[in-house]
Amino acid sequence: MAISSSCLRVFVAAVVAMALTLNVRAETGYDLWLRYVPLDDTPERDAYRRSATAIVVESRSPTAEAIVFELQRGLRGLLGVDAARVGRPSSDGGVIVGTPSSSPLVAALGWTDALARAGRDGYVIRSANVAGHAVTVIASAGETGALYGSFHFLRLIQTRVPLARLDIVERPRLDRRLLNHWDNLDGTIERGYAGGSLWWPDRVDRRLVDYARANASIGINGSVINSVNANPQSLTEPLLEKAAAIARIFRPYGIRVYLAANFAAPKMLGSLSTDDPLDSAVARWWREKVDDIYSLIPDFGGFVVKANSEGQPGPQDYGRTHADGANVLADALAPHAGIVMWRAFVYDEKVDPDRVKRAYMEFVPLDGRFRENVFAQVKNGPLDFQPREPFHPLFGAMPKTPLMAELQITQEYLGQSNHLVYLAPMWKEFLDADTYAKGTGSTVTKVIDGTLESKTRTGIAGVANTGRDTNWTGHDFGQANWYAFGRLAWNPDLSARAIADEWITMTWSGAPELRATIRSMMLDSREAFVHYTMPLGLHHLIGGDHYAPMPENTDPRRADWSATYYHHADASGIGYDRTRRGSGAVEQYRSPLRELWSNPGTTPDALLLWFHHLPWDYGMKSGRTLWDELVQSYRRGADEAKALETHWATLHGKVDEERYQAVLARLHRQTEDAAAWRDKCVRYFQARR
Ligand code: GCW
Repeated sequence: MAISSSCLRVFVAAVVAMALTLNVRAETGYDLWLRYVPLDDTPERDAYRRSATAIVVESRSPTAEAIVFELQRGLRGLLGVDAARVGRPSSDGGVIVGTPSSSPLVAALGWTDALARAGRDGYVIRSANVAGHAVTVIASAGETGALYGSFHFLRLIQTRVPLARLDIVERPRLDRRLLNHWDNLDGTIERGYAGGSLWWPDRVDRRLVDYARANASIGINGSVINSVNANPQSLTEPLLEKAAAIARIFRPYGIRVYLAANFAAPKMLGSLSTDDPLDSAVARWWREKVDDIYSLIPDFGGFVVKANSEGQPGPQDYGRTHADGANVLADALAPHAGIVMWRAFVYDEKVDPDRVKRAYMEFVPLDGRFRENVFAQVKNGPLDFQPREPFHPLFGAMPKTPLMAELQITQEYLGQSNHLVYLAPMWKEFLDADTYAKGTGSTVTKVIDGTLESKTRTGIAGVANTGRDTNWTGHDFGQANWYAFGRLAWNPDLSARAIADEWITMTWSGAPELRATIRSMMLDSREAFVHYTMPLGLHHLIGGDHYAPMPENTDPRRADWSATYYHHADASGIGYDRTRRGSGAVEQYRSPLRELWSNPGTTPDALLLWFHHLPWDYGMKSGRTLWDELVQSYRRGADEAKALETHWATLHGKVDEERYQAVLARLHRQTEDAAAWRDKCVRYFQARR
């Protein structure tokens, strides 16, 4: 059969393209960053194989079994080797994992100083010589640390770090690294966009092991398993049994179970006549309840409480303070070493006309009044998880109280599971922010890691974005936010870029060009989202579902759920005046921030309309008018969203088709949504000015 050369070229190109596509295996996203796909057949892979010939784990505890399971699984997947578990290294290339108390081999190394430096959750990974053989030792003072070290060891291979001459000492900067699940007992998830709850109402299945593996791989060590809008039923016997079953699955992975408690539980469950925290019957009820919980869950972590906030009951119902409320629970938990995380997400309209001022005004006077096992749990910003907020002024303003930062991994106000928004840059902006509480350099990180005020209790919580969707997070890039939260909870100094690189390499591929494309998409995505939803610090221009643009929104229930309350757009200008002439919120920040942010000329453009109400023709640093700058930001954001889609399209055939198409469809939606934000907001403000 005669076939023209151009036909032949097309045919060959098609075959090559098909082969390339087939070469990338079908994936569902279920395996997250623990994909363990085979490394290419290179000398590098041979070197890894020589460094992973056998596994020595002397302990037989459930955590030790998890370590062996994970290492064998990882090494089989990545290197195609079956590393046998042996009692002692008998050749080069063994991997020894353990603690001095459960492993005589580790104890004999005498690494006392390094292990003390690493602590029980930290670890040491070193190349060493044991019984005349070159080995890698993963050692920790605690079993969970040994597990974390094992995941780190696998990550070295996943991210192609050579295993020669290793000398790694890691210690987590924050002690409590928690996920908060806003899961309701009926299986729905408040602000969850990736399917129903992983455990409520009736599941305790294998999938929870994979949830625990994923969390342990990034150092997360606690899960609050029910929503802060807590159903009091979560403290009843059958549900505590269920919590105990979940805790049994999590325990080998170093994850403790915590519960959200409803402050009215004594009345609702115990038929007491009051929930007054100073009432002795109430205190006894909580003590007995907590004792019951510990008899079922001996390592129970404690309670998070949302009180006197958005209709939830609390101590103020009885004329008591937040400290009184927290302390009654803290006293019940203290004998078991449990903690209370008392949320500072309160915004009682009676306190101040400006919503963002209220929590500070209520909580600062309580500093020093909480028991020592109480954390105040504070959202990153003073409003509510907006795409950009200044840091919450409570950071640095409660020197006597440990503060647990609350971040939101689920993208409630950030495109939910439809938009690609990598959150690490936003979290870094928060963590690196200088509070000036004790002079320059008093960053939020130093407030929460205890170094600023010599605190020993430290922690961070992230509102989870997981659900029953096969890929856990709905959007495949939602996984990056779960991953980044864990990595920053471990080490807030890591860069958003470094975390992205790890995640991309493990989740997609280590090919440098692909990594560069995805990295730049991720790193640009948060600012793009800000450009099309909240230019120049405008905030809360959103509908009640917290998804779509709704600058005209006036919520009949509460002024501070309305968009108009925040933007104040009219013929005179736009923005919320929070200077001394306005609400005075800027005074809650320390010098020099309060001076800088009082003056529009020295306020960063990104927060301009957060702090100021300005005329439409106000002259921006760019030389444009405020109005032109706004329009330009909306346009730019919409273009940037479109660019994400275009960049992704260049990766067709370079990643598996399933995930490629799933991401593409969402990016397309993002492009359309961003254009809708631009069009609706520009039209709306045009008519107001
Ligand atoms: O972000 C808001 C959400 C509520 C949430 C509340 C909170 C759990 O819109 O859904 O309730 O914050 O953090 O308590």
